[in-house]
Amino acid sequence: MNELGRLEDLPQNYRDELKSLNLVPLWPSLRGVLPPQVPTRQTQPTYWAYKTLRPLLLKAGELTPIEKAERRVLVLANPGHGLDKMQASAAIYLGMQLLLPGEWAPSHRHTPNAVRMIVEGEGATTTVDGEKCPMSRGDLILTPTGLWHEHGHDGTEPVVWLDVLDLPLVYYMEASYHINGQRQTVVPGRSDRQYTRAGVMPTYVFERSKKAYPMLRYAWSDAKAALESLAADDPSLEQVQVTYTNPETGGDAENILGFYALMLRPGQTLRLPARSPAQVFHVIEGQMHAQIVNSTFTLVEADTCCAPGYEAVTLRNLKADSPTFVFVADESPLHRKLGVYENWG
Ligand code: 1HN
Repeated sequence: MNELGRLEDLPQNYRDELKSLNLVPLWPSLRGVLPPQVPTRQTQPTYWAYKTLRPLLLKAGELTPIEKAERRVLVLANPGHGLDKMQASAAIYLGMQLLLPGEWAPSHRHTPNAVRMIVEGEGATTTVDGEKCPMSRGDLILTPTGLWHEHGHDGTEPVVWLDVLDLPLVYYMEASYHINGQRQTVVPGRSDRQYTRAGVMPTYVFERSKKAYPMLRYAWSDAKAALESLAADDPSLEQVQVTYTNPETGGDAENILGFYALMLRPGQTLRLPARSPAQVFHVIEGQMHAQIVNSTFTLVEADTCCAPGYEAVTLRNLKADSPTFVFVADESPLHRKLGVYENWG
């Protein structure tokens, strides 16, 4: 390939004049911003063990009262991006949040989209847009852009969940901000009871166009049953996976990140092709190996890892006699909308 001219090749007075006029020559940086064949990725394969993270999160519960934190979170940061950037990938933020019995995380809304995957504990609830959502292990609860949300806890044990946000992207767009609000008035009705089965939807509940996000809670018992049914229906199906969708549109549940539940059959090795979006894997039940580029991680329940885009990932169920269930988040909706989505097979 043609070697391009370097900055040092230019006379200093020319460089100084450009600089004083806020001008920059492209050619010394062209290969950097447009590398050959494959993008440069800061996102490194990274693994976070729940066993090591949990005591530190509980310690945060002792060290920092909820009033001093608003949200008591340890961020799962990818060292490739620099820990201070609080990014798991280019577009994905991950955090483990702790809420103790009796605590209240006050109502606010913001531009980034969030979801919560409940990791442990019973008795906490998230109220989103007036809908009070119970939080149990494996449940997925949406907090889409602009909707009021607050967390409460009437139980007796610590509750922990995984927050997944598109914060890095929205921040990069200079579009990230929040507004604090009053405690919400809970309105009757629960979306997980309105959308109980695919293909049958409430007819008169509301005008379709009035709610951009009609379903806010996806119970793990339902997602798991869907996976088991899918697996039983077609024993030859390789990728036993469901997508969390908006039941009114059939599209992705949120606009920027995609969310999925994956079932690895007993003993299964599943090769996921190299695709452009980065991905996150979080084990809900079971154990697996995740082979990502040159790293092989062993994930047990509640462990999390991430993979850069444009890399194949191989997942192997370490359970010979039972399935392993995995929550997956990726950047597919973003890549598809922007027209940069690729599947390299
Ligand atoms: C947020 O609003 C929550 O509401 C959790 O629980 C994590 C990380 C960055 C920005 C906003 C929450 C967050 C967040």
